Amino acid sequence: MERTFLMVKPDGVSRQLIGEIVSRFEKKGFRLAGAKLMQISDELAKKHYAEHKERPFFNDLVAFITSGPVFAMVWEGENIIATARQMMGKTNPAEAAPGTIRGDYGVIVSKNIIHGSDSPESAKREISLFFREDELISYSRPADASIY
Ligand code: YYY
Ligand code: MG
Repeated sequence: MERTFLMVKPDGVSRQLIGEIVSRFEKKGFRLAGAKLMQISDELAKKHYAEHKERPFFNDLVAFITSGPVFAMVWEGENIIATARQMMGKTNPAEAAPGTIRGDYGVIVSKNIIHGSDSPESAKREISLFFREDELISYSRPADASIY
């Protein structure tokens, strides 16, 4: 089963959206494999966003993601990496469709509520940056028989 890394960013935590966001993925039929509220260090933030280190917004991005607690999660399900990106909506909430998380709750690009891995390679990399293998649980639910 495919896994992805999702994270409610400090704005989403502050906006009291953890439950709403967890609920969307849960109702969709995806299964939570691990989760924790955490304060990201400067070092972890720079590793997580390493692909953006030459971009003009990099320092602000690192400052923002370390500005308060985040809710880090690993979710699993068929085709979850691409589907979760669709459920999040476009990076800029101004362009994100209504019905998506960013479209419904965000206004500006630098405060766009949620992070989600964009490919199998980044999912693998990000999951291992944020979680130890023994923090992730494989299990099945009775509902899975009705989802698959
Ligand atoms: O993967 P995703 O979060 O949708 O977008 P990325 O292009 O990876 O950018 C990461 C992060 O950087 C984005 O969620 C907000 C922030 N950002 C920004 O502040 N200003 C931009 N012009 C582009 C991205
Ligand atoms: Mg990205």
